[in-house]
Amino acid sequence: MTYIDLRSDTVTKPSKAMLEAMLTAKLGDDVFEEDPTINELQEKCAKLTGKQAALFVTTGVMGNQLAIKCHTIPGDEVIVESESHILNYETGSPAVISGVQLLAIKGEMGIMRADEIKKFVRTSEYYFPVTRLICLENTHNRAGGVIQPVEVIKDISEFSKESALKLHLDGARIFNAYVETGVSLREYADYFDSVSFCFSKGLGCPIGSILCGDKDFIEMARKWRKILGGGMRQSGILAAAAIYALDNNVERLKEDNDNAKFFANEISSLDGIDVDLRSVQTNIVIFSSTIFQKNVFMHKAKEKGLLISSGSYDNMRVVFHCDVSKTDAMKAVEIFKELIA
Ligand code: TLP
Repeated sequence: MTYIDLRSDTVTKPSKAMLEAMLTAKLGDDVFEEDPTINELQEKCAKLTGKQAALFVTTGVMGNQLAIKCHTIPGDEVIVESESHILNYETGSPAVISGVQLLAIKGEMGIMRADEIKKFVRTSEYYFPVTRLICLENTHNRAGGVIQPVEVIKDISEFSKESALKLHLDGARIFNAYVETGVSLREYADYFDSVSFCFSKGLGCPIGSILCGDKDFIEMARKWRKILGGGMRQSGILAAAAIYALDNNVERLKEDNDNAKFFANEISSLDGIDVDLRSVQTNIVIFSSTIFQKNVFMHKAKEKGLLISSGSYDNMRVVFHCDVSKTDAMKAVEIFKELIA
């Protein structure tokens, strides 16, 4: 059976044109910093974010964890949103790799505000941990692809500067926000000390993320990437895919956002499906079934050729990406109708 795979935008396969770019990439040894295609990608991303430097990393998790490692010292506290990827899906690595603890603040649909964050920043009593870093996620995965409003980011950025806190952006899907808001990566990045984003999601690459920040920060991240076993050799073959994606696949993300909105609107009218349309702002739709338990629902969908993933709590999740078309989105709606009929 061929499936419509809506489990994640991580499941995309490189297109023929992307593979072509990979095949013809100029390569060298990146541990010697001699891979011309990696160097080109890093320079391109530094420019796109307005940061001094950038580092190609294996995954989004590695980008976030290197940022935490390089902004903190053991015993520090890092403020994250309670549904953030860093807290929920990164295997406890801030504790393992950086020896820091996370302080989770519940946002509204994933959005924390400066006034709320202020209340949680520690005072200087010796027995408190030191609040060192705040991490935001844009778009917010578990909130359903919610976009962090730029004015909210601005307030948090101003507050973090005043308070000498570092601010990191997990921008795994930042371009899904950009195609919706018109706010450029450069503008988003300006509010942060460091930014990571993924090539291996909606941009359609097989592997890879990037971490951007100032020169000293990236030099330290390079060292820690090596310690973690992430120093790759002829990785220009992957950077070529990323360069191709940045040049060709960014604007296309609007189709994924539109397909998600179409799908969410259609299923919102079905009895037995709960979906909060306010959260459907980009390519992710979180929903629940009031008729079937989620494992049953997912199993029945699979039998009909539709793969969906388990979200948090009672929720399920579908994610639209470059390997599913509007026709697939329409078929998925039909499958939902059959399921709850
Ligand atoms: N998210 C994956 C799963 O881990 C949940 C997905 O299918 O959505 N930040 C955010 C906001 C993410 O959504 C993800 C991946 C990452 C970081 C990590 O990226 P990878 O998987 O490349 O380590």
